[in-house]
Amino acid sequence: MSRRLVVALSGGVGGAKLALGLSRVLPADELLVVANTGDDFEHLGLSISPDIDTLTYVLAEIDNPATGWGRRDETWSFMDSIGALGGEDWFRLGDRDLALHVERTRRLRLGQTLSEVTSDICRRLGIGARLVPMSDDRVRTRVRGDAGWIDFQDYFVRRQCRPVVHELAFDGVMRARPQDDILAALRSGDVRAVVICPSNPFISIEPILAIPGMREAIKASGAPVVAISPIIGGKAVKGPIAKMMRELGHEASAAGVAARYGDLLDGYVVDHADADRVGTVGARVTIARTLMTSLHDRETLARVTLDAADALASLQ
Ligand code: FO1
Repeated sequence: MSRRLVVALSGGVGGAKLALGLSRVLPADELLVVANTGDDFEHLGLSISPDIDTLTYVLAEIDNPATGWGRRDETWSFMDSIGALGGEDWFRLGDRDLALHVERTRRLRLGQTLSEVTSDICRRLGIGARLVPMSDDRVRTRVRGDAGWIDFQDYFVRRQCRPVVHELAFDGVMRARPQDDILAALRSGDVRAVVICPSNPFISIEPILAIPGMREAIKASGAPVVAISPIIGGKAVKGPIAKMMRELGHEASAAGVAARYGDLLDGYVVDHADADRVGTVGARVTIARTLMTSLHDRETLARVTLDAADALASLQ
């Protein structure tokens, strides 16, 4: 019986593009998307899960294509008013987007898990693939800059990634348990591939892998693990990856990212621009166009990734 299920690990914007590609080339019941929740925070009294939000909007195809986060066709009356009242308006919450945060916060306060809330919202938005948080336990990415420790969104949005990053920490991760569906899938013997989407390895993928038992469960799944480089031609497609890698003392390159994942990787998909710079990568390298600007790019890269995984599985 051939293995069917694809488990994709993803953060926000970049990873979500590939998650959409996978959701369009796979039957709904063959994709489980695992969202990073280290970026989560409480803001304006609301529980906000940015990467779950971005993956939800992207998979529902109601995302804002210009920013990659938030919803399309948005209005900003709430933000204008909160600013006029002297409230915090640095983290932009559109009027439609706001409803998701208010409703999620209400349900969490009723004692629902983040998984339950996410699953019901995805159902209501017509998303077929499963989207789950990496854990239902609280994990918070913190950044140590020159002025000490700050919350992730403070670093990423409020300070626009300007602080020099000396250290990252994932508060609570050692007490966190992998979300139930993830462990059940990885232990099912039915996983065709574990895909590490092209998100920031440090802030979007590492928190997922740092959860006790997660790496081991991925390795024990028997499925090939294939990552897509989030760096093209030595530069990040979006966000602070390259700057952060340099500040943390890593080589800001496709090979540097692969080194970060270490022996977890069986396959690695890199762009043509990096084809001659991945000689040191231990995993089996596939060269492809990894810049995703169109829907077709997303689907094509998803197929390339699955073909790479299937090729690895046939070697095992
Ligand atoms: N990113 C920004 O750069 N500026 C924002 O104002 C902003 C608001 C926002 C609201 C809801 C949401 O779900 C995400 C939002 N993001 C914003 C993106 C978010 O900070 C990042 O995408 C992730 O945390 C990093 O992957």
